[in-house]
Amino acid sequence: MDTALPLVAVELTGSVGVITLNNVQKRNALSSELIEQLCAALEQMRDKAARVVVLRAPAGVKVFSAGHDVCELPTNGRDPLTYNDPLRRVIREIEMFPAPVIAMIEGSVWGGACELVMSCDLIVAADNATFAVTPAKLGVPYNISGVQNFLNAGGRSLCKEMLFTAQPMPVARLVERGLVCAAVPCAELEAHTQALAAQIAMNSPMVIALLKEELRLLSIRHNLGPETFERVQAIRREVYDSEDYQEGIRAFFERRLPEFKGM
Ligand code: YXS
Repeated sequence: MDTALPLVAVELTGSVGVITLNNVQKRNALSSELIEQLCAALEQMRDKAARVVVLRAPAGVKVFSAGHDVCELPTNGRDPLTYNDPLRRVIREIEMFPAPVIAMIEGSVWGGACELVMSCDLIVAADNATFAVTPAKLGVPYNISGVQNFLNAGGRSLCKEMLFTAQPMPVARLVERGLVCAAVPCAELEAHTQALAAQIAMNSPMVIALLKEELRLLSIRHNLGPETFERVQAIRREVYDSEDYQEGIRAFFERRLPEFKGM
């Protein structure tokens, strides 16, 4: 156990690394502290030339991650999801990591954790896993690169269904769309993931790093012009300046459903 990283566990067996999100008490909410430690763990894996990294939660969890730490969503008129938000940073870290990252999912995945998981190269899940993309439920103006990641991962119709309903979606639906490689019984999840990781680790790490970067660059579908980007930011500001945004966060802490008024 790396005492400098109390919220994540890191291990390397041969050339396969495993990073375990370990703040179960807070349902692995993606606090800046947990994300800092996740980034440090990725750095350790890079330094040790891991050829594959498995990202997981402890065996038997009901919740893989509850998403962005709601306590860290600003309510003072600041944009809640800027370029340097920890969640945005770790998603870029995973996308730029020079080896495949396999998300091994048990339990439910919420909000920004769905994007974190979808930023991984491969997803293997227990067959009872669920994924809920929740900006609309919390009143959060998700940022445009995040929406692009969802669109790239799931395609337009699944992306709209997940974003508009904000409801937990069974993993079988994501397997149908090729978003998740495989959904297996919980008892087989670890062996299935390790077998996949071992297959990848036997191949050329230089070619895989090249292929991963080529696929990342090819997935950047279009460059938004300055005026288009500014128009998106203006609409997003209207949302995070709204009473509905405050209501979404209040409702979370008061453990009740939000009453949005559209203003
Ligand atoms: O009361 P304590 O101190 O024990 O803390 C509780 C929860 O407050 C805490 N916790 C969280 N803290 C910060 N941010 C979170 N996202 C978060 N989720 C949970 O963890 C402790 C245990 O939670 P509890 O009692 O609710 O556990 P449970 O097993 O009954 O329920 C598990 C969940 C995941 C169903 C429940 O915690 C839940 O619904 N959490 C929120 C899921 C969610 O809506 N996440 C989206 C966050 S916002 C986000 O990711 C993006 C900004 S966006 O929304 O745009 O996608």
